[in-house]
Amino acid sequence: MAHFPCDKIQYEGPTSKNPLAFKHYNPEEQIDGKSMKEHLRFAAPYWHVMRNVLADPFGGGTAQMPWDDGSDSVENALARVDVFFEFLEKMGIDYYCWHDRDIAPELNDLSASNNALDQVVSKLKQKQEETGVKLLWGTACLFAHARYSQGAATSPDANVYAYAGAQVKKALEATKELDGLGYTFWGGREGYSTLLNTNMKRELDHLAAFLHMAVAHADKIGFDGPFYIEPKPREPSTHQYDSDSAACLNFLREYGLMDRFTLNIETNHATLAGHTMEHELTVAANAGKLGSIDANRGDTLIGWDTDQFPTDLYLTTQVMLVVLEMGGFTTGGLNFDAKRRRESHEPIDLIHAHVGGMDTFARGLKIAQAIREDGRLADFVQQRYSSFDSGIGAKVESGACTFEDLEAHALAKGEPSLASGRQEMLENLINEFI
Ligand code: XLS
Ligand code: NI
Ligand code: NI
Repeated sequence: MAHFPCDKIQYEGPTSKNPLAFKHYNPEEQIDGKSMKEHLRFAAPYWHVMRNVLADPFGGGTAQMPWDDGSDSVENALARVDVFFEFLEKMGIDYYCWHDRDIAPELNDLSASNNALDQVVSKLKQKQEETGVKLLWGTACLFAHARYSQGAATSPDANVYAYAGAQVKKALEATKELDGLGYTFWGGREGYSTLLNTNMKRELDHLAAFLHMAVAHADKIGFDGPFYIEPKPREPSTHQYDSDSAACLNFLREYGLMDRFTLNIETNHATLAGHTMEHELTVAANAGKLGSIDANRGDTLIGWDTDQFPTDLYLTTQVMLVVLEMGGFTTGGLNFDAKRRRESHEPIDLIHAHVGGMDTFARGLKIAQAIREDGRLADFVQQRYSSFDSGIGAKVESGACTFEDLEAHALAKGEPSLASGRQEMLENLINEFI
């Protein structure tokens, strides 16, 4: 039985008026030697697609899920898998992501929960084999249950810490079983509400020890994919330790975790941190640590993580400029960590939402590629720094320069005459392509 009242979404080109067709995302179209599909590596999150009832802080769920009986049974969890794969097939999405507790219920005790997870994982494995869909990353939900209200790997309670470790161990094994390409840590409760009751240093030491144990276990079971840290400054915690790309990189360096960890950057988290998405991506990419992307957007009028579908061409262009510049994804991809608005409660709205997100990224990709081929933007930036290509600037970059050299140069050259940054000209240039 079909749960989404539509056929597989097809590419119909920019003149199509069919809302259930791609106007720009043409999976096999070649862009600079790679298909759009390979460039974009779209993934769907199990939690938003299958489990988000569309509640908000002021009201309950509105989403129609006629396939879901609302129970915590394993049968219900197994039934959702078929619906999810119908969705992926109709969208032509090749990757997905999950939290352990999205795919299988948390039951009365850990071994019962583990057993439920095993049953769902074996069904997911079979569906992956049938369809060729791949797991982009798995993760453990260490934020929903009341035991994690004061943190998981940063809990003040060692028993909670142990429970979290057991949960990650199992989620990692499930990720390995499904040939997952990566494993994500998003520390929703890994932070604090007040420093009055918090020993930040001990919590961070514990978090680092936890991540080292994850690496050791991955090595033991032969999981060789990267671990991603997903920065977010707050919500649900008041202060989250993984606040932005720079803070995460510093943490990973400080605790000797740089080898196996890379970053998963989410748009709405960047803006909550007071940064643009391109800032966060650039900080990560400069460190060689832009692993994957949670592709959504926020709302300028609402101050929380609204997880909206990306519909802004400026945003997707900027994202794809950074992705193309770093040579594309390796293990990562574009995971739509996005949900429908509460008003869009019908199953077909899930399809509309993803059609829009995929088309917006396809256009971003084409625009970014055109900007790169044109070359004027890159030329401008290169020219802007050209005084570092020779003479005193080159000496600075070589590391051989001293303050005496700089002083001698400044005395000889006199007052510098500075060139314009030409921001407005460059903004106009970008608009030529959009
Ligand atoms: C929440 C996060 C979460 C992670 C996975 O804000 O974005 O969905 O991606 O735990
Ligand atoms: Ni996310
Ligand atoms: Ni988020």
